[in-house]
Amino acid sequence: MADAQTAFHAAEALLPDGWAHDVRISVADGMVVRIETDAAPQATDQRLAILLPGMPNLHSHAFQRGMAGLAETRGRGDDDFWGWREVMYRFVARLTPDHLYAIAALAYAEMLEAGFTRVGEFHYLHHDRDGAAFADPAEMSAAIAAAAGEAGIALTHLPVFYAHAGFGGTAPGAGQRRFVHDLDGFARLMERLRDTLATLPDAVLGLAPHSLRAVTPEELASLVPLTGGPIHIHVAEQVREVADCLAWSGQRPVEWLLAKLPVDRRWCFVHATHMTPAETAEMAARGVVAGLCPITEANLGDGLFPAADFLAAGGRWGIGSDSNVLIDMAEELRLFEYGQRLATRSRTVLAPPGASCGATLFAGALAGGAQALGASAGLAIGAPADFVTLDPDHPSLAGRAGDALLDGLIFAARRGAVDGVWRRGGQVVAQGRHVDRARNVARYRAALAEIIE
Ligand code: NGQ
Ligand code: ZN
Repeated sequence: MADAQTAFHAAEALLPDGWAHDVRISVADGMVVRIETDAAPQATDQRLAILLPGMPNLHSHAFQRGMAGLAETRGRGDDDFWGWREVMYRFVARLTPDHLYAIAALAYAEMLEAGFTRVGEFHYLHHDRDGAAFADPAEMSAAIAAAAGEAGIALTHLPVFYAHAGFGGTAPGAGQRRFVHDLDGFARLMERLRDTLATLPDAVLGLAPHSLRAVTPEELASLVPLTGGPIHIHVAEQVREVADCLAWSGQRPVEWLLAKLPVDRRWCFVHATHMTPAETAEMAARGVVAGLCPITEANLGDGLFPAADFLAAGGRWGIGSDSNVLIDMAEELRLFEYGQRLATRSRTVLAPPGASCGATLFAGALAGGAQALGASAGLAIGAPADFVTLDPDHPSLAGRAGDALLDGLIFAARRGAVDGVWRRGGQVVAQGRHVDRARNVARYRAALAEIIE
């Protein structure tokens, strides 16, 4: 990590109120203590070219990085989300805490390489391979926290409550046994996590009911008071889930949540793909963050989020890498916009008139992602010194300045233009590579060799 006192000088930097030139950022104990603009560099400053705030990644299942690309063979019949889930359940059945640590450390290093500096880990792999509880209920969470700490990414930990296979409280299946708690066991996990996360800088603890499929209304009501932090839930990702929810309750999933619970700005609805205009407007009005994961949603064939309506209603949103089949912050934003272009046969759909599409996407995901992860957005005094530099020599950035740099990053370069990443003022990525990449890859390869025999 950084020296106690250090300063950076960037030729161009994206600050909370826009682009600024000759920006000096002073950092003490990992936190920003001073920001000056139009400032001359001092002799000891670390000189940077183009500086952006680090982006929050609001939804990850880190272990799924280990099965990236392993579910792309077509079976005999139709292939869909539920078939992918069977492959995922087979993969998850084999993982030990050490495997989880190795996979998560690589995934988190790759997130940093992509420009993400905080991850919301939606963590449901709690128990041993036979479903038995570990002696430490937070054993698997501790592997996640250790991986985040080692890679250097900030962690918002979202332990998942999971109890049922489907609507109406049906019993969980064998493939789900590692996920399952009763409410008392989950409360003990929450209690234990306060210790597990105590030494991890900037850690935030929230919680996550997995989905309306996996929790009953009574369980949901008991979970909400267990945290003052963020609450995330998967919702309305697949049309079958909407149909099952209608059959169970007479309401659609988003409609049900908004009607039955005190849903507010602390909540993040992950996916929220299938909504009516009324649900979309109400979700936006309540300040709920839409947790969008465009790469995974495309990979799993989920459908398209009603983005134009949601944004027009002032809805908050952020991006997540979810299944981690491909980790690329700029690509998440690019695909979010391109899905809307393909559906509406038009261009620059998500930008207001006259605005850069890339800058609009970046600002939206930064603000909404920070809200969803209980963190501050952007470079500000009192916030951790978490930032990203772009390679000024990347061809896609040539001749660009200001917002055009973000258009170049998102639409023309993606992670290839991310050069350096700093967390709490310490450099964790240099020339596009995590500083411990070789060790992470070696450990990951060894873990995969054990898992996939
Ligand atoms: C998950 N992933 O929890 O990893 C889910 C699949 C489920 C996504 N929904 C399992 N993308 O939803 O039951
Ligand atoms: Zn998910």
